[in-house]
Amino acid sequence: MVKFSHFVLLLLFGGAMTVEVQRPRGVPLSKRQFYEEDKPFTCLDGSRTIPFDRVNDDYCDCPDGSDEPGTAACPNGNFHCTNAGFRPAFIPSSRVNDGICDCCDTTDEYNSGADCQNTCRELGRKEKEELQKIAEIAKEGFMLKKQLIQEAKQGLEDKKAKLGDVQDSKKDLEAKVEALRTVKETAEQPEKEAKERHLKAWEDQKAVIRMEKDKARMAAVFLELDDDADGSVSVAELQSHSELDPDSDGSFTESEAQGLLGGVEKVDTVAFETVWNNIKEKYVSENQPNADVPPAGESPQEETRDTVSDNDSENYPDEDIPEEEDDEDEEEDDEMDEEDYKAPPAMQTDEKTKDDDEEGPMPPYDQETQALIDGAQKARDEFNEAEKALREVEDQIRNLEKEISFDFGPSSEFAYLYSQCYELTTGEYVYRLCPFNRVSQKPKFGGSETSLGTWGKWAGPEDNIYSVMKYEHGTGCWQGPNRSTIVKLTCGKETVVTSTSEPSRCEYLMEFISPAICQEPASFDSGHPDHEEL
Ligand code: MAN
Repeated sequence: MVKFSHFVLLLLFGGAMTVEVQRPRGVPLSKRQFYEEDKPFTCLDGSRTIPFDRVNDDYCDCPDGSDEPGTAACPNGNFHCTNAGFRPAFIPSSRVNDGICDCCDTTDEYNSGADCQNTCRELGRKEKEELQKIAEIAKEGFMLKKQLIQEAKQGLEDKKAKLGDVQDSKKDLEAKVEALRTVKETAEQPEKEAKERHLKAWEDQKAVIRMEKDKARMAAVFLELDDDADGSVSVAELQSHSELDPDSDGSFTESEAQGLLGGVEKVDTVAFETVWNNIKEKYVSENQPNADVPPAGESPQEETRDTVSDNDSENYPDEDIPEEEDDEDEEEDDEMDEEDYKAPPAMQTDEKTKDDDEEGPMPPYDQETQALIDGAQKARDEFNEAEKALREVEDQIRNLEKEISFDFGPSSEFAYLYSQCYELTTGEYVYRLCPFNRVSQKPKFGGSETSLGTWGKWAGPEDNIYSVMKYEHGTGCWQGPNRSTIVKLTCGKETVVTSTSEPSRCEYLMEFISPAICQEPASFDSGHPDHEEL
């Protein structure tokens, strides 16, 4: 009979004696008071009241299925297995007597003929072992945590002491930097003046060189134009140089040529000087490409050099003038001598640029200027070095202050994670967690690292805020949010990342084990689930 099948159980388990509590089949202990044998039964949803003999009569009367806790009659009913020795459970009442053993105490199959074995004690034993293991880990983890707290305390004191020292050395360095700044500035003023003097002398010298070159070229052009060698350049002679045509209209007329000659028929060398400016820009040598006057390094320059040497001290040695051009061509032809050394025709229209280059590099500084430069440079180096040391000390202070004020948990138990990194390699990526700093992901087979977020905050639930870390503002996700990572901490003896996943795109989840999260274990007695409901 189904109707009044009551449990009558007597179990001895885990040293505790348990006694039977009578109630209809499938009813949990917590609801026993609603099923009183000598009173009508009111459906648990209050919808109707029925005589008690309709409870578990294999006919569904209550819409919530509460009149058939021990049969499969109601589609929405729940069957309660006591599972003595293990853990009570509810199963959908459709599974009652369906031939499959669902409850470890076999009570769901009381009328199906299924050959169920009671496995509750075995399950209970296994669970107990599991719980014991967890408790053991928690215990050891908690011991480690206590150690970590001690170390963090010591570490904090050390850091505070270090901060004091570094702050003192910062003061010393600041004074040093200021003193060296004065030394540097004092040395730089005469250095600047001496360099300016030297530059000015070089500028003046270059102007002289250019002028001499221009003169030499003028003389050579005069000779070239004076075809009949009568000592003057005539209108006709000038006309032979069509490139000089002022309006470049294709006809270089007599009057145009005369205009260039200052309105006269011909000019001698002296008068040529006064009209040279009208000619020199456009003039193209007849002896192109080799004989335009004066290509770099040609004889006029030689003269120039002599002039320079005459005019000046050894400060401006001869070699300085053509040196740069030598350098440029050296690679092409080491054998090239000065005779071969001609400016390419293209450069002739670009007289200015050519001239700028022709004077070569600035001559070396005289001894006195060089000594001032060396002195100032030494002062600069010393100043820079002191400034660098000051910056380093300031960095150190910033880092120490940051570390000292960081929230490393209620007793600084998480401080040991600072400046550490932990990796986990999956099929595709190497994940890296650097606590309180950043999380990243790097493809295993090459490719650049992607930031999955930088330290944001502790983000656990209110009553356990230190159980979750949040890293945010990582690399932007294509058409998505910036990457971010949640790190869930669980208690363990080791410090290790145990898993990573991406529950939604670009939002990562890491499981991280650390002793710092272990709680003081509740005193462990039987290790068995507290209440054994019968
Ligand atoms: C990369 C990785 C993945 C991420 C996609 C999003 O492939 O960072 O984790 O889902 O980008 O485009």
